[in-house]
Amino acid sequence: MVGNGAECAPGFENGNLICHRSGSETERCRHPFLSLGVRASWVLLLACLAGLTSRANEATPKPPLDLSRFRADRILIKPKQGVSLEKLRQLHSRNQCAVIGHFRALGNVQVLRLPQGPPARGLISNYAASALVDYAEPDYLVRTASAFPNDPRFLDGTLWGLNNAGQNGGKANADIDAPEAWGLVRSASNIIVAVLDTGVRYSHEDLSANMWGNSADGSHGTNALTGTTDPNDDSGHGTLVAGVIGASGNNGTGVVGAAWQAQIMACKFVDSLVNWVSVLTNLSTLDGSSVFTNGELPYQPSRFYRAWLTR
Ligand SMILES: [Ca+2]
Ligand SMILES: [Ca+2]
Repeated sequence: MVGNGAECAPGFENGNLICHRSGSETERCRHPFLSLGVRASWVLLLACLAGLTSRANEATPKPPLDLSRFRADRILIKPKQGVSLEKLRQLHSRNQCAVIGHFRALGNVQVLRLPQGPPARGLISNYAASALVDYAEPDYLVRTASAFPNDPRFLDGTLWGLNNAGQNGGKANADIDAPEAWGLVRSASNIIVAVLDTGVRYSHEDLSANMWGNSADGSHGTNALTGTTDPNDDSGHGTLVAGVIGASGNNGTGVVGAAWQAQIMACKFVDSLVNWVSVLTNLSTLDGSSVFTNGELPYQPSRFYRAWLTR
């Protein structure tokens, strides 16, 4: 009945939505919001593709319709080209539907508000059977690929570099699109990130869960200044850097890092009263002589520092 070139059966069949009466299979799955630039969810696309596949193979069991995936109070219809608008209005009246919007660039697709009572699926069947529309379909819910953690300093807009809505007079979207990235991946728990800095306050409420642990002694890194495995931070800079990288995300506390989970290894090679001789000497002991991670510039111009960088 469907997918054989003949007119398809309208409405729902075996629990599946079959609401398009003409056109190719592609037309059956066209969704106006996609053309409007709104990112429909992969779930929706996959569901659509799955529908095509099932139509091509009638032997494939059809999944039940998920009623949670579209709005129950409105549907979309696309009037046939040249259709009598008066007949369409009469149909709306019989179905107690009201036109609440148009997408004229998409063939004058109409957004219909449904009356309370009849479920959307019945009205979709009515419209599809009317011969007045190319298709009638639900207003599918769209799931954006974004994730928003509940950490207070993210929610109040302090961390504008992660997501900037223009709060506090800032420039909207001048950020790194962190929520969009988190919609794809948010954990780096399998990655050890060495922070070569002033150490890390590994007991910090937003870092303790994300510190790397030495299986031999339980330490969280190394301290080139003291020759020990206690890299606690006496400055704060390394702790800040560690937080930017991997402060615990979505734990309802403090801030959130680029990664919600990570393994941060604190490698302390400077302290709060450091000079460049000791910096470079101790950095070399960390076997990081070719790496300088935090990009800090000296307080005063230093020919010695410049020479080290360009050696
Ligand atoms: Ca953004
Ligand atoms: Ca947090």
